[in-house]
Amino acid sequence: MSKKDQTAHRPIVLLVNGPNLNMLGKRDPEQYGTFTLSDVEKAFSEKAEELGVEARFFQSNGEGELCGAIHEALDYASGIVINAGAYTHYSYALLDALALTKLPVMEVHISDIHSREPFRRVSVIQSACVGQVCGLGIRSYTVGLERLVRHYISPDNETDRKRLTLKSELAGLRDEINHIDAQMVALLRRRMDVAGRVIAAKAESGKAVYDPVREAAIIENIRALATVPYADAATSMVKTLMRLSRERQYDYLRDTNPEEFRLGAGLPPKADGVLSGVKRAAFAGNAGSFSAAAAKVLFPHAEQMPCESFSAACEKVVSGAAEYAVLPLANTTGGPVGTVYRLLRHRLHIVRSIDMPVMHCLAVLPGTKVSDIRRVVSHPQALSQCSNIIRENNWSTETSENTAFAAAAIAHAGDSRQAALCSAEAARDNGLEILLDNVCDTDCNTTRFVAVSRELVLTPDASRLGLLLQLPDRAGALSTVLNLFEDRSLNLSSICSQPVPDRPWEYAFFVDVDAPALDEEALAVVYQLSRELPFLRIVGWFGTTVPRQT
Ligand code: CA2
Repeated sequence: MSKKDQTAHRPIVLLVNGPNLNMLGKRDPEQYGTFTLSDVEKAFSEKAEELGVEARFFQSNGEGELCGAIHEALDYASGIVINAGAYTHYSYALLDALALTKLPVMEVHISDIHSREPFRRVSVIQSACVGQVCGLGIRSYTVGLERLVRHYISPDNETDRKRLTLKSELAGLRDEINHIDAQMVALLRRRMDVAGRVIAAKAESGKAVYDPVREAAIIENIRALATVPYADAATSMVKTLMRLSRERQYDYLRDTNPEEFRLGAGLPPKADGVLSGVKRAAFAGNAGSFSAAAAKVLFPHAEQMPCESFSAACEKVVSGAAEYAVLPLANTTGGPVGTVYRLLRHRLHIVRSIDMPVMHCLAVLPGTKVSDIRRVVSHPQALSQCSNIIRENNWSTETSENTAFAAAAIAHAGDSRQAALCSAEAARDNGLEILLDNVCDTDCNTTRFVAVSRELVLTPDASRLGLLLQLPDRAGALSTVLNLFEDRSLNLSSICSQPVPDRPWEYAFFVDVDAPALDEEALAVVYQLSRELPFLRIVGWFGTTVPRQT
């Protein structure tokens, strides 16, 4: 067909396939997929139709024949898409043939030649081509054709041109992005491979994975390369890359030395049945307190040891007088119980948790009316959980060590202007009358109680890892830590900051992670954090008890 004929028709694009591509789908499906050469040509035709061009095909295993077909294309084609197979990497004859046509040529490859053997990373025909698409499997051909047509061949037909312009703008940009992404993934793989080799060298010389001086130098370099306005974006990107590299390096250490890795986290082996033979359980308050109710559910056969305060209950555990203490850690309305978090900072470990629905009632001396009340007494948490009724009645408040003590105090004072916020049981035990039931601000008021012990105990049903972290004082320190959990698909079920005593405005973070006992991914994060943070403590790796519905 002459060039004259061509003007009356759609532009023609020649698809050239080089040596061995006639064997597609017949051998080596892991590398090149299961599609055949005719599948390629069919997909190419369909895309050509969509783009308003005509497709022609040529395949040969011979260098000379390929050159011949390319020369002939001079007479009819407006562009060439070529997968030159292995000739890509060394055929200067093909390079010359393509270059002499002066046609726009798009180089395509099924596999990602940049992440394969070094000899495949070189394309000697590249300089005769307007672009290269690789690593997208059969889509490399259609994406390559689309880029060629959109950027280098315009369809003759006016309707097609309009249709294309409408569809093409966004699609073309998206292709561009996909192409860039494919290149970035290839580079990422190379970077991660090199990071793997770096750790092997570091491990030999005993150097740490985390090297803040080197990271700062990399960031400085990247900022200089990226320049305004992309310096910040490039910094974020390279920080992510460095974090991923470190994760890969810690994985290497874990895989090469699993025993040290587990012990490095200071964890005992899993132990079954440790919670069933408990003899004594301490808690704050008396028999009617919510803590007592939680202790009863957690340790039904243990002797209950009521104590004056949370810290007194903890002392019982530290001294060995009780094996466990049961403490309220947080409430859905009142938030975290600061005192208990403080007690968990150094010595004790969480071995179990239970979420107990908590209903406070308003307890008074028998015969008292709501209008008589001037003041309510209770634990600060209970007062905050019932703040609505207190505010509405304009009552003053007084705090007590716990809700059961509040009930006892009201009974003892014999003053009908005072009321206690406490459990129904505490009201009954102290001879008080329940004036109002369930006076909480919400009807799903729940307190999380924890059982704590001197030792870290890992029961087989452990499902939550509790960590205490102190962060370095630098921008992004918290988000870096949170990303480590995300990178390993670990769900953070709670995070709570608590002030560090004696260090004004410094905070430590209590973090709960959903993870079964000794979960590999959770251990990997613990390992990494233990090496990168100024302070890390495993507060517990514990199971949860679900209270029976009454
Ligand atoms: O990834 C590509 O598309 C390649 O161009 C394919 C060539 C290879 O030499 C290039 O480096 C990359 C190889 C084509 C061989 O095709 C086969 C088909 C079926 C079974 C085995 C090989």
